[in-house]
Amino acid sequence: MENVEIARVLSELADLLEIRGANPFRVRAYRNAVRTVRGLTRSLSTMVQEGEDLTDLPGIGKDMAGHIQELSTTGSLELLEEVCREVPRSLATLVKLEGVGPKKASKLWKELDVTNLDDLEAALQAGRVQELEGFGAKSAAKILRSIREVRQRQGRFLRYEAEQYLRPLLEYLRSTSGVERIEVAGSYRRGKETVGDADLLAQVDGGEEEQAAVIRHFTSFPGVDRVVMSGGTRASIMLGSGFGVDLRVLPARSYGAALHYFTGSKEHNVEIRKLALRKGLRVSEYGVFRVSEEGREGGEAAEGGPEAGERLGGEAEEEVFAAVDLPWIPPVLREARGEIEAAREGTLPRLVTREDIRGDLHMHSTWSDGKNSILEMAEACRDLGYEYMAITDHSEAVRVANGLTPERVRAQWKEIEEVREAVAGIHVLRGLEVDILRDGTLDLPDEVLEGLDIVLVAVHSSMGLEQAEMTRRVIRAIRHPAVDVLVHPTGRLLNRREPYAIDMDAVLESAAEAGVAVEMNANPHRLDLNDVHLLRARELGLRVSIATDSHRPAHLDFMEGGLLQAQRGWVEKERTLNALSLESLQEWLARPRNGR
Ligand code: DGT
Ligand code: CA
Ligand code: CA
Repeated sequence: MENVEIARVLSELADLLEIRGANPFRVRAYRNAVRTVRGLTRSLSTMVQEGEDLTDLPGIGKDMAGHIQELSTTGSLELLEEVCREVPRSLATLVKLEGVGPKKASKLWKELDVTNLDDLEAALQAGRVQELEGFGAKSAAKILRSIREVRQRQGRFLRYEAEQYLRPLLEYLRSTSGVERIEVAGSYRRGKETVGDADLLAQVDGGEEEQAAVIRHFTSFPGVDRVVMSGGTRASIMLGSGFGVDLRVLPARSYGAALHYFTGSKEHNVEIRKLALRKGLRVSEYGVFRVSEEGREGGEAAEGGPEAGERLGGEAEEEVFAAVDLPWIPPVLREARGEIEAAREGTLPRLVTREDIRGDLHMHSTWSDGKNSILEMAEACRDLGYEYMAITDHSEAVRVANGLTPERVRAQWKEIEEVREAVAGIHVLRGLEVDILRDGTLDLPDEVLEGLDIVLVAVHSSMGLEQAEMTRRVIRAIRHPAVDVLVHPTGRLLNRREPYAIDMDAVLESAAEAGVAVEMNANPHRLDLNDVHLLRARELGLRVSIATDSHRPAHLDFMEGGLLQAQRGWVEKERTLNALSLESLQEWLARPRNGR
């Protein structure tokens, strides 16, 4: 069992225990353990296998170590099953709603017999929730909105979670005899921020028997919760996390065609197929074929079956594109958003890659809500080979994050100076993530802002403003002459919080006018800006900072996922702020602007 799954089970258990009315200290112990597990970079299952003492980890006592061991060896937890005999397990899903915590969930259950989303929605609509103590009309409306949001995204997983669920499965399949090649196609390969299910393709050379053996092996993967369907050449399983995985086995001769077909998107495939038909060709998951006269009459699949006609290709994905006179198009671009025209005209973007990245311009330290010192963050960035980095702690107004007063900002500069001397080979920029106050002014006096090398601005409060007011607020902040980057511009948290009501078109246009860059925040829960906004930023010629917003060294690795999202938004090296050399970055930071 992967760490994410262990964390998920322990977190669910904490919710259920709290709903049952367990001792708060006990509940807190579970939540602390969840935090530790989420922050670990090593696999707990491996640690258990190697007989390591888990109680050495912060927040993990003897009982918790026992639970983790039980989970990683058996995949289940006796205590959870015991609790579920008393508390309906579906109550844990209510806790995920905005405006419902364990205490409220418990009340809904005990007083209204509500145990799941459907019950709750019905009770809200009947006006029964509003009458309960502690729930008003306003909170009822909020809960109802949250239920709708959950419904909309139901079943979609963050790509980052999907990656962790898939890792052990892919390892298992790679070591399966008969499997020559295995790839994940679908939205996962296109780098989408959320993934509905994973579409795996295995190349199996050999006959039906070999294929069936691979399918059997797949459906007996230890992490399988349920086999949804299983046939001769394909099967679908559901993992314990609720994540669905399809597998298809196919021969080498059609592997490339299938990879193209199942990578999608559907809209991209439709365009490619149309181009093919105009040339008298048929492109399908089986290959590229010349359409015979009978084939034309019989529509797409000729009477002789899907492989009828002269086979022109299918082994490599390139052959599908070559058949319609196009170069290979990277999967991240296959959304029917102009990539086919660009490929035809030879104007596909040269997408930014990890090798282009010279630094990370958004991270926190223990001065605000980060977990590590400036020195530790600097060493970690140096170890990644970066040329520069910016320490960007919060400003005063963000009290929950221990934001910095002007005095503490100046004190921090002394420490940055020391770190600059202590850590060779990397330049540490003096930055700050300055809060945009409700009226659009900035949370630090100009004298302090002037002493910073880089100024990030972001909204952290009053997120419920009307669209017009929120837009004015952010634009006012952008126009401040000290500002360099607008970070996590829409404030969304994937699967948790919708973007603020804000006119992003107007905001991006103002950023272009003011010469301010925008951030592609690489935190897997944010990925903010999204691909559509990034495409708009491209039209406006905006610079993009791909930054991790790290709160500990392990988060610096979010850069990879951030790059995928940036690529989906057609971001090239040339417009990437943190692909500039230190010298060019400093020139850009010193650019002329309003009143400065
Ligand atoms: P997801 O799973 O919702 O995140 O999105 P996808 O893109 O992975 O979609 P999925 O799993 O339904 O199908 C995988 C790919 O298979 C899809 O991107 C394109 C291809 N595909 C599936 N159904 C059709 C279809 O009816 N027509 C065409 N042209 N392609 C299809
Ligand atoms: Ca899929
Ligand atoms: Ca699928």
